[in-house]
Amino acid sequence: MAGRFITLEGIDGAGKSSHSSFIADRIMARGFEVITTREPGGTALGEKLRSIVLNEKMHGDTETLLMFASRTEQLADVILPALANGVWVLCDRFTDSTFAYQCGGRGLSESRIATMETWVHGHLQPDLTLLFDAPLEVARERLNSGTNAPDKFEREQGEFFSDVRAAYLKRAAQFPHRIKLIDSARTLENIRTELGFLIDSL
Ligand code: Z5A
Repeated sequence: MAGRFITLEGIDGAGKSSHSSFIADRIMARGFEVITTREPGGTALGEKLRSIVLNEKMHGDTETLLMFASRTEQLADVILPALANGVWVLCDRFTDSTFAYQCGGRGLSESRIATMETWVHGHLQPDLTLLFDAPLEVARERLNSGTNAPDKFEREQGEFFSDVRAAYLKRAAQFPHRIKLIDSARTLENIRTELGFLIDSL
Protein backbone atom coordinates (compact mmCIF):
# COMPACT_ATOMS: atom_id res chain seq x y z
CA MET A 1 0.00 0.00 0.00
CA ALA A 2 1.35 3.43 -0.92
CA GLY A 3 2.14 5.92 1.83
CA ARG A 4 0.31 9.23 2.18
CA PHE A 5 1.83 12.57 1.28
CA ILE A 6 1.07 15.48 3.64
CA THR A 7 2.39 19.01 3.22
CA LEU A 8 2.50 21.95 5.64
CA GLU A 9 2.08 25.48 4.30
CA GLY A 10 1.69 29.04 5.52
CA ILE A 11 3.30 32.47 5.66
CA ASP A 12 6.46 32.84 7.74
CA GLY A 13 5.66 32.67 11.42
CA ALA A 14 2.15 31.26 10.92
CA GLY A 15 3.23 28.33 13.10
CA LYS A 16 3.26 25.27 10.81
CA SER A 17 6.63 23.80 11.89
CA SER A 18 5.55 23.77 15.54
CA HIS A 19 3.09 20.99 14.69
CA SER A 20 5.37 18.75 12.65
CA SER A 21 6.37 16.33 15.43
CA PHE A 22 2.80 16.20 16.78
CA ILE A 23 1.52 15.17 13.33
CA ALA A 24 4.32 12.62 12.87
CA ASP A 25 3.54 11.09 16.29
CA ARG A 26 -0.13 10.90 15.41
CA ILE A 27 0.65 9.07 12.16
CA MET A 28 2.92 6.61 13.99
CA ALA A 29 0.20 6.04 16.59
CA ARG A 30 -1.92 4.75 13.70
CA GLY A 31 0.81 2.19 12.99
CA PHE A 32 2.39 3.80 9.94
CA GLU A 33 6.01 4.70 9.31
CA VAL A 34 6.58 8.40 8.57
CA ILE A 35 9.46 10.62 7.53
CA THR A 36 9.58 14.39 7.96
CA THR A 37 11.38 16.61 5.51
CA ARG A 38 11.37 20.20 4.23
CA GLU A 39 11.63 22.37 1.15
CA PRO A 40 13.78 23.77 -0.12
CA GLY A 41 16.14 21.07 1.14
CA GLY A 42 15.70 17.49 2.26
CA THR A 43 18.68 16.07 0.34
CA ALA A 44 22.41 16.90 0.46
CA LEU A 45 22.15 18.93 -2.74
CA GLY A 46 18.77 20.40 -1.75
CA GLU A 47 20.24 21.73 1.51
CA LYS A 48 23.04 23.44 -0.46
CA LEU A 49 20.44 24.98 -2.76
CA ARG A 50 18.43 26.05 0.30
CA SER A 51 21.36 27.95 1.75
CA ILE A 52 21.83 29.78 -1.58
CA VAL A 53 18.17 30.54 -2.28
CA LEU A 54 17.41 31.75 1.26
CA ASN A 55 20.39 34.05 1.43
CA GLU A 56 21.50 35.26 -2.01
CA LYS A 57 19.82 38.03 -3.96
CA MET A 58 18.71 36.68 -7.37
CA HIS A 59 16.22 37.05 -10.21
CA GLY A 60 12.73 35.73 -9.45
CA ASP A 61 13.02 33.18 -12.26
CA THR A 62 16.31 31.88 -10.80
CA GLU A 63 14.66 31.59 -7.39
CA THR A 64 11.76 29.62 -8.88
CA LEU A 65 14.03 27.30 -10.86
CA LEU A 66 16.12 26.59 -7.75
CA MET A 67 12.97 25.73 -5.76
CA PHE A 68 12.01 23.22 -8.46
CA ALA A 69 15.58 21.91 -8.71
CA SER A 70 15.59 21.14 -4.98
CA ARG A 71 12.10 19.59 -5.34
CA THR A 72 13.22 17.37 -8.21
CA GLU A 73 16.08 15.96 -6.10
CA GLN A 74 13.84 15.45 -3.10
CA LEU A 75 11.14 13.71 -5.17
CA ALA A 76 13.64 11.34 -6.76
CA ASP A 77 15.68 10.54 -3.63
CA VAL A 78 13.22 10.85 -0.75
CA ILE A 79 9.52 11.36 -1.44
CA LEU A 80 8.72 8.92 -4.26
CA PRO A 81 10.76 6.00 -2.84
CA ALA A 82 9.19 6.47 0.60
CA LEU A 83 5.63 6.60 -0.74
CA ALA A 84 6.28 3.52 -2.90
CA ASN A 85 7.40 1.65 0.24
CA GLY A 86 4.25 2.53 2.16
CA VAL A 87 5.98 5.22 4.23
CA TRP A 88 4.06 8.43 4.89
CA VAL A 89 5.84 11.70 4.04
CA LEU A 90 5.33 14.92 5.98
CA CYS A 91 6.91 17.79 4.05
CA ASP A 92 7.30 21.32 5.44
CA ARG A 93 6.40 23.32 2.28
CA PHE A 94 5.98 22.09 -1.30
CA THR A 95 4.74 23.54 -4.60
CA ASP A 96 1.93 25.58 -3.00
CA SER A 97 4.79 27.65 -1.50
CA THR A 98 6.07 28.40 -5.01
CA PHE A 99 2.62 29.57 -6.11
CA ALA A 100 2.32 31.68 -2.93
CA TYR A 101 5.83 33.19 -2.74
CA GLN A 102 7.13 33.34 -6.32
CA CYS A 103 3.77 33.95 -8.00
CA GLY A 104 1.86 35.81 -5.24
CA GLY A 105 4.83 37.52 -3.57
CA ARG A 106 7.23 38.11 -6.49
CA GLY A 107 4.59 38.42 -9.21
CA LEU A 108 5.86 35.63 -11.49
CA SER A 109 3.49 34.15 -14.03
CA GLU A 110 1.16 31.51 -12.59
CA SER A 111 1.05 29.58 -15.85
CA ARG A 112 4.85 29.31 -15.94
CA ILE A 113 4.87 27.83 -12.42
CA ALA A 114 2.04 25.49 -13.39
CA THR A 115 4.13 24.32 -16.36
CA MET A 116 7.06 23.51 -14.07
CA GLU A 117 4.73 21.78 -11.62
CA THR A 118 3.52 19.51 -14.45
CA TRP A 119 7.08 18.85 -15.56
CA VAL A 120 8.45 18.03 -12.09
CA HIS A 121 5.52 16.22 -10.48
CA GLY A 122 2.56 16.14 -12.84
CA HIS A 123 1.78 12.66 -11.55
CA LEU A 124 1.77 13.59 -7.85
CA GLN A 125 -0.15 15.96 -5.58
CA PRO A 126 -0.24 15.88 -1.77
CA ASP A 127 -3.06 13.79 -0.27
CA LEU A 128 -3.54 16.55 2.29
CA THR A 129 -2.16 20.07 2.61
CA LEU A 130 -2.51 21.82 5.96
CA LEU A 131 -2.48 25.58 5.35
CA PHE A 132 -1.74 27.40 8.60
CA ASP A 133 -3.27 30.84 8.34
CA ALA A 134 -2.92 33.76 10.74
CA PRO A 135 -3.19 37.55 10.40
CA LEU A 136 0.10 39.16 9.37
CA GLU A 137 0.52 40.91 12.73
CA VAL A 138 0.24 37.61 14.60
CA ALA A 139 2.76 35.90 12.31
CA ARG A 140 5.16 38.85 12.47
CA GLU A 141 5.02 38.99 16.28
CA ARG A 142 5.78 35.25 16.48
CA LEU A 143 8.72 35.63 14.09
CA ASN A 144 10.09 38.58 16.06
CA SER A 145 9.97 36.57 19.28
CA GLY A 146 12.43 34.03 17.78
CA THR A 147 16.20 34.28 18.15
CA ASN A 148 17.26 33.24 14.60
CA ALA A 149 18.59 35.90 12.23
CA PRO A 150 15.94 36.63 9.56
CA ASP A 151 16.57 35.13 6.10
CA LYS A 152 15.97 36.90 2.77
CA PHE A 153 12.23 36.15 2.81
CA GLU A 154 11.71 37.10 6.43
CA ARG A 155 13.25 40.53 5.72
CA GLU A 156 10.52 41.30 3.13
CA GLN A 157 7.98 44.01 3.99
CA GLY A 158 4.29 43.65 4.93
CA GLU A 159 2.91 44.03 1.41
CA PHE A 160 4.90 41.00 0.24
CA PHE A 161 3.39 38.84 2.98
CA SER A 162 -0.16 40.07 2.40
CA ASP A 163 0.28 39.11 -1.29
CA VAL A 164 1.70 35.69 -0.27
CA ARG A 165 -1.18 35.13 2.13
CA ALA A 166 -3.75 36.14 -0.52
CA ALA A 167 -2.18 33.68 -2.98
CA TYR A 168 -2.39 30.90 -0.38
CA LEU A 169 -6.05 31.65 0.30
CA LYS A 170 -6.72 31.60 -3.45
CA ARG A 171 -5.11 28.13 -3.66
CA ALA A 172 -7.26 26.93 -0.74
CA ALA A 173 -10.39 28.11 -2.56
CA GLN A 174 -9.24 26.42 -5.79
CA PHE A 175 -8.45 23.05 -4.16
CA PRO A 176 -10.83 22.74 -1.20
CA HIS A 177 -10.64 18.93 -1.07
CA ARG A 178 -6.85 18.86 -0.76
CA ILE A 179 -6.06 22.07 1.15
CA LYS A 180 -7.44 22.38 4.69
CA LEU A 181 -7.32 25.88 6.11
CA ILE A 182 -6.18 25.86 9.74
CA ASP A 183 -6.88 28.94 11.87
CA SER A 184 -3.40 29.26 13.33
CA ALA A 185 -4.16 32.26 15.55
CA ARG A 186 -5.58 29.81 18.12
CA THR A 187 -3.67 28.10 20.91
CA LEU A 188 -1.39 25.16 20.07
CA GLU A 189 -3.69 22.76 21.97
CA ASN A 190 -6.77 23.97 20.16
CA ILE A 191 -5.10 23.58 16.76
CA ARG A 192 -3.85 20.08 17.64
CA THR A 193 -7.36 18.87 18.40
CA GLU A 194 -8.32 19.71 14.82
CA LEU A 195 -5.08 18.30 13.37
CA GLY A 196 -5.58 15.00 15.19
CA PHE A 197 -9.03 14.67 13.70
CA LEU A 198 -7.76 15.43 10.18
CA ILE A 199 -4.88 12.94 10.41
CA ASP A 200 -7.07 10.19 11.84
CA SER A 201 -9.59 10.59 9.04
CA LEU A 202 -6.97 10.38 6.25
N1 Z5A B 1 10.03 29.26 -0.21
C1 Z5A B 1 9.67 29.83 -1.41
O1 Z5A B 1 9.76 31.05 -1.56
N2 Z5A B 1 9.21 29.03 -2.41
C2 Z5A B 1 9.13 27.69 -2.31
O2 Z5A B 1 8.73 27.00 -3.26
C3 Z5A B 1 9.51 27.09 -1.06
C4 Z5A B 1 9.95 27.91 -0.04
C5 Z5A B 1 9.42 25.61 -0.88
C6 Z5A B 1 11.76 28.57 3.74
O3 Z5A B 1 11.71 28.93 5.04
C7 Z5A B 1 11.53 29.84 2.93
O4 Z5A B 1 11.55 29.46 1.55
C8 Z5A B 1 10.17 30.40 3.19
C9 Z5A B 1 9.49 30.51 1.83
C10 Z5A B 1 10.54 30.13 0.86
N3 Z5A B 1 10.22 31.70 3.70
N4 Z5A B 1 10.82 32.04 4.68
N5 Z5A B 1 11.36 32.45 5.55
P1 Z5A B 1 11.31 27.93 6.18
O5 Z5A B 1 10.21 27.02 5.77
O6 Z5A B 1 12.50 27.35 6.76
O7 Z5A B 1 10.86 29.04 7.22
P2 Z5A B 1 9.43 29.42 7.64
O8 Z5A B 1 8.42 29.14 6.67
O9 Z5A B 1 9.51 30.81 8.10
O10 Z5A B 1 9.17 28.35 8.76
P3 Z5A B 1 9.39 28.50 10.23
O11 Z5A B 1 10.50 29.39 10.65
O12 Z5A B 1 9.51 27.10 10.68
O13 Z5A B 1 8.06 29.26 10.63
P4 Z5A B 1 6.61 28.63 10.90
O14 Z5A B 1 6.63 27.19 10.59
O15 Z5A B 1 5.60 29.46 10.23
O16 Z5A B 1 6.42 28.93 12.42
P5 Z5A B 1 6.94 28.08 13.71
O17 Z5A B 1 8.42 27.94 13.66
O18 Z5A B 1 6.11 26.91 13.90
O19 Z5A B 1 6.53 29.13 14.82
C11 Z5A B 1 7.10 30.42 14.90
C12 Z5A B 1 7.05 30.90 16.38
O20 Z5A B 1 5.67 31.02 16.78
C13 Z5A B 1 7.69 29.91 17.37
O21 Z5A B 1 8.31 30.66 18.37
C14 Z5A B 1 6.49 29.16 17.94
O22 Z5A B 1 6.72 28.70 19.24
C15 Z5A B 1 5.41 30.22 17.91
N6 Z5A B 1 4.06 29.64 17.69
C16 Z5A B 1 3.69 28.77 16.72
N7 Z5A B 1 2.38 28.48 16.82
C17 Z5A B 1 1.91 29.18 17.87
C18 Z5A B 1 0.61 29.29 18.48
N8 Z5A B 1 -0.45 28.63 18.01
N9 Z5A B 1 0.47 30.11 19.53
C19 Z5A B 1 1.54 30.80 20.01
N10 Z5A B 1 2.79 30.73 19.49
C20 Z5A B 1 2.98 29.93 18.44
